Amino acid sequence: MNQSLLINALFCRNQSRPPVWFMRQAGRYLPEYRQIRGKYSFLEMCHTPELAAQITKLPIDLIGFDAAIVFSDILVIPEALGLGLHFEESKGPIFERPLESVQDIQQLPSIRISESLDYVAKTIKLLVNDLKVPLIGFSGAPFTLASYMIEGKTSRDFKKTKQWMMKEPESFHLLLNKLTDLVIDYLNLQIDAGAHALQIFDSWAWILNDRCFEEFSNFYLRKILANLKDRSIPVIFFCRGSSVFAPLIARSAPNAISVDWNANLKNLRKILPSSIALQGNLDPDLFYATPKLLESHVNQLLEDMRGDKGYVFNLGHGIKPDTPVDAVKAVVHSVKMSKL
Ligand code: 1CP
Repeated sequence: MNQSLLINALFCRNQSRPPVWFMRQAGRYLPEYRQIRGKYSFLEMCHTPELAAQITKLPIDLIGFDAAIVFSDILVIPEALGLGLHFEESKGPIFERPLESVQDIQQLPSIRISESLDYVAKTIKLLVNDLKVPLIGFSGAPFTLASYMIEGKTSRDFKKTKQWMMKEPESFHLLLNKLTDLVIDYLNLQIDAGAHALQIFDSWAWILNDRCFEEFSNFYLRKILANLKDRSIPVIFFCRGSSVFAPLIARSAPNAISVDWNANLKNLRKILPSSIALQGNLDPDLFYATPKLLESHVNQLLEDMRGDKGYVFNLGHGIKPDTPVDAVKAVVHSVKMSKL
């Protein structure tokens, strides 16, 4: 896998066309996914290695992406901490026991990731023997995990999280430190199981100002990177807001930054070190555009990044559940037909 398009691009040594994969590529937009989902709950699908492995492979076989991402969720760490997770049809994730006080943080159980999340290691082991493309393992970043644990659900304004952070930064850091230790163990577990690359999702970091991003997100990214057992496994960092925070993130030196759709990648490339790969950043709402308009945006992105040895074609955020499959196939085809 060391010579695959993805790994070459993440190490900025790709001499071929860019690799392509999409965040949330195994989700509801695929009828084959919905069929399996009709029989099991989302968490049953994550917890059962055979099922999770089967779902991970769906988009590879059906669409032909150049990389697979383990079928799981960032919220499996808070779930393992006993916060009581379930998913509601229209509302998304809900925690029955969100964190409300510093005592709640102090009373979080000490868990062993190798036991609690053993099912993820099993899924990865099943997949690496089988897949013809590299497998990406992942984790939520401490800040985004903390915000779900405090809000108890998806939030519009993250009021509780930001107020906690501003009023009691010490206890907020206590939580982030606990989560950072778990994230490190979790990513190391995935390295041991055979993941070929890793992605860290700090999806909600866009709510932070510049200085708070440094203190509550970037600081912990550095701590995570410093404690991974094998830095020959490349690490991608994604957050919404990465187009603004990219110069700060670059100082932490992940192998790649996954960029939201707001930025012009060509311009961003000019201000970042050539040793850092860029992933992104097609607006996922373009899948609703006419085929002609979609194609024109895809071609422009490919043109802008042509010849860049460290470019991975992806979306600016996850693919949406009602995305037309044919549009996804068309984009993947265009990337695969593109020239150096
Ligand atoms: O009901 C269903 O069928 C479940 C839908 C679903 C899926 C397919 C959820 C619930 N999670 C996932 C899979 C998932 N989540 C993957 C797997 C691999 C793939 O890409 O195919 C990954 C990498 C994630 C990561 C994830 N989960 C993030 C980070 C990425 C992002 O989109 O910012 C976040 C924030 C979550 C939380 C989550 N999981 C699911 C939902 C509906 C949500 C909430 C999103 C929100 O708060 O808006």
